[in-house]
Amino acid sequence: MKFLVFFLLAILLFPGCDNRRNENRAGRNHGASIVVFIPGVLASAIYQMLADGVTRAAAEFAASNPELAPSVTVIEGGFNQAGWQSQISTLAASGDFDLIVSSNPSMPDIITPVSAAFPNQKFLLLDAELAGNPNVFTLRYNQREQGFMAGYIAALAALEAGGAKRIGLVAGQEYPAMNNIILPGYTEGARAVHPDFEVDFRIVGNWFDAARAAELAGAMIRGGAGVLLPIAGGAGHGVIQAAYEAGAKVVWFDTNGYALRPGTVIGSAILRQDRAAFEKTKLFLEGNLPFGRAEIVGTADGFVDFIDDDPLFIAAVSENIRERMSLLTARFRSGELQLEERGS
Ligand code: RBF
Repeated sequence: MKFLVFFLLAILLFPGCDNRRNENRAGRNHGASIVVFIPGVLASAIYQMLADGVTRAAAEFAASNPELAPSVTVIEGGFNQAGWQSQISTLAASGDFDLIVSSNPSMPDIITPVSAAFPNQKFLLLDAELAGNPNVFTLRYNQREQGFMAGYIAALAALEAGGAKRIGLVAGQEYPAMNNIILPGYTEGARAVHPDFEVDFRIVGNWFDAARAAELAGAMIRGGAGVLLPIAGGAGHGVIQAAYEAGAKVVWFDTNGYALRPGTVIGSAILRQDRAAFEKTKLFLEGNLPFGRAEIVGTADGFVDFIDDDPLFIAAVSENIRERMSLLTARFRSGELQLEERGS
């Protein structure tokens, strides 16, 4: 009997402890409530993929559990990074959400004090790493592999064009995963094609200023970099425009970018963030997300890849480049070639 009383009390005191069957303030049974906090705007493909994956998982769960249909709210946090912590704090303080979902490598530091202040709040963070917090699950991608594939195609195309052994990377801002993983991976990929390759690395200073990114790209192209990789959110479109006007080429990152400017975009090194968001949200809804863990996934796991079967890719590059890329991607996909990825 004592156990039963405790059990009932536990349900009353910790209504959020069972994801599948919560009581809301009106005392009505309902499904889990999830908020997706976008640290930026949905115009960045990596964040649109996040929202899409969570929404699809909720819809699929609702289809087989109609009485427990989850609710998903998507909030754009905007570009003022100094405001993100208080926005997330407000979401946690509301007690309205069983799960806060977000994505980018700055999130672990941002949510750690929020998690300490609201110890019942659960978090799912993608493109981030934090192990050992029992309320937080993180998943990070092997971006050394993603950067390597981008650098390899960039160098192949630059070499074929016959210009300087120089390629470019235009980043929205500097952060540890960029400086310690993506840029080194990109450089390493280029030097696997030819050891003399140099990378011109420039910073926009934000994730939206396409005009500034186009200016930087123009200067880089004039400096001899014939192939550029923008990792700059919406600002990346300025790099495509500048490259198109100058007859230079672009490698895209995170999503399939060939259709953005056919013939100018010659590579797409992608993340399957939509799939990661879908799978991890589904695990949460089923009560099986292993909070406390930090997962790392790479090309062999199917979460990092290079798109080599798009007709626009096939039309944009020579047969020699296609063959060398398919040899490289086959080795990454099978796991024969794996680049070790350490914490950033
Ligand atoms: N990537 C974007 O595409 N858009 C963004 O608005 C954006 N904001 C970021 C803010 C911070 C503080 C950090 C650390 C990274 C951001 N990223 C953004 C980069 C993103 O996490 C990822 O590294 C790149 O998309 C490459 O996969």
